[in-house]
Amino acid sequence: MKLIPVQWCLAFFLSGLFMNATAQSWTGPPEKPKERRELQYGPLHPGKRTDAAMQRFREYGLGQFIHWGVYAIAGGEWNGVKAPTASEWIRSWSGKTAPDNWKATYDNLYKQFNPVSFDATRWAKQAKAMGARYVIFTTKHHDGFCMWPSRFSDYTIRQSPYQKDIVRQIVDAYAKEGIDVYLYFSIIDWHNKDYRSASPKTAGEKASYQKFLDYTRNQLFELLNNYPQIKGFWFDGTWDKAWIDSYAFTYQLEKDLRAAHPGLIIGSRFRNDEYGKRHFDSNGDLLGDYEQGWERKLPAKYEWLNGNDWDCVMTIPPNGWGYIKDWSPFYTKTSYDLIDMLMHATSMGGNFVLNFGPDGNGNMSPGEDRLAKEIGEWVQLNGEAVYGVTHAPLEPNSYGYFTQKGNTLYLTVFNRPVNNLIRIKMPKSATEVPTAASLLVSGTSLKMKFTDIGLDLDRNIYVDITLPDTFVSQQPFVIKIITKSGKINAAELEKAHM
Ligand code: H79
Repeated sequence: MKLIPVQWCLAFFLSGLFMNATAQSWTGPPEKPKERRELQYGPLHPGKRTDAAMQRFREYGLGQFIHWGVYAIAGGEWNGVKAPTASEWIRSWSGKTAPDNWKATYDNLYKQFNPVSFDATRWAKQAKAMGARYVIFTTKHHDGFCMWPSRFSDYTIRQSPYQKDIVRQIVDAYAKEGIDVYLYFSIIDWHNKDYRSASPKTAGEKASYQKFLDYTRNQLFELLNNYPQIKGFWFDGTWDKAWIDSYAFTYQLEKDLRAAHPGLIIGSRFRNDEYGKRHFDSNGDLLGDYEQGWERKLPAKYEWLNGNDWDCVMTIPPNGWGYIKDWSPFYTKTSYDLIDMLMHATSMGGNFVLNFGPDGNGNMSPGEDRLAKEIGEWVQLNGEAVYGVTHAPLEPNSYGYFTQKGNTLYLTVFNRPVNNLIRIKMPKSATEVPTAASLLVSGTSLKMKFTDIGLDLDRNIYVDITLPDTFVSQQPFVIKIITKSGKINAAELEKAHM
């Protein structure tokens, strides 16, 4: 069965090309240009931020993303249109069985948006129990529908039967649970007639696009004014040529947003420099406060990150952010998969943000409820290894992931060796030396000794930690290792009890 019209296949193909062309510069080994270019529209602040708001961002560990809008009514399938993936894009999917007026049908769906079961407090409590320290909520996705009663649009929650401000309820409920709120905002807007993706050429087009830019600016200030508790924006849809060309406007806008809201956090996806370089400017320097390119992907190597802050946003199905009423055709990630990704991210100094796509009535799906509960149970026991941790400067190993907090190392074990002996490699010249190991979950102390295998020219020493045969775990578990400053010397090596 043919699901996508030809132009979509072409769009898919072109977008693939586009992604390949740009992917290398921001989701792979960093490429630093040989010589520096003078930039007028580069980063607003040089180097990493050191303020309290940014420090708080670094310590989140786990976050929740919520994609909610009128696409939730469709749930990936509506009136003969089926989104094979990315259900929040259903307006753009069509196919043989689609009605002729499909886009108009979609554009009228908001007249049925009445999520009577929506209870922001219930969601916030669920997020809290899962262990989320921040939430990113979709105020406006590409379709242009505003989940708050924007003065600048006639396509908002106010015009739906529900009427009440959803963004306000989310902000208040999550803030009450102590969860920081970030607002997702897409620059793409299929509802606004002044929106365009291609560069405006004629004077008329330019005037129209300027109106669109002003509308975007007004909405962003409106959000800041309405919801002063928010900690940041998570921007999307900023790859259009028209937006890329507007670097002088977006530079000033970023400056003004930050001035209006001290501490505001904005990722690398908001704007580009005057040469059209996105995420990283023409000198390879990060634009914005953290690297925002890790959408449904994770870095293979810590070195790729160049020491930058970053987040990973992840879906439960392969690629679907909005509600999908039938998960059965897809592989949906298990809590084991997701905890693995969480620890992968935190071990490389990033935050892991798990997406939820509630339905049109305001309910999370049963699958999401289950995953939230399972992740929460795990994080409840092992949170010490997740929150407020940094990358540990040790060689990666196949057992799992290291995280670090001061003089404590955490090794979250996913692959338990058959001999129950965890062997950690560290340079003989290390200046932080392990002194004790225990199981985080029970506090049980573990036998630990240094082993010099005696391989020729080996500059490493091995810290051998023995797991008791009696310790059984169905879940990944954490070994906590206390270190102290000092050197490993021959005398210490002989103390087997070390
Ligand atoms: O909000 C989520 C996505 O809807 C949004 N970003 C995340 C956080 C996003 N918009 N565009 N993209 C991601 C990348 C573009 C994907 C596309 Fe396609 C490939 C557009 C057309 C082909 C996937 C497949 C979406 C529609 C069909």
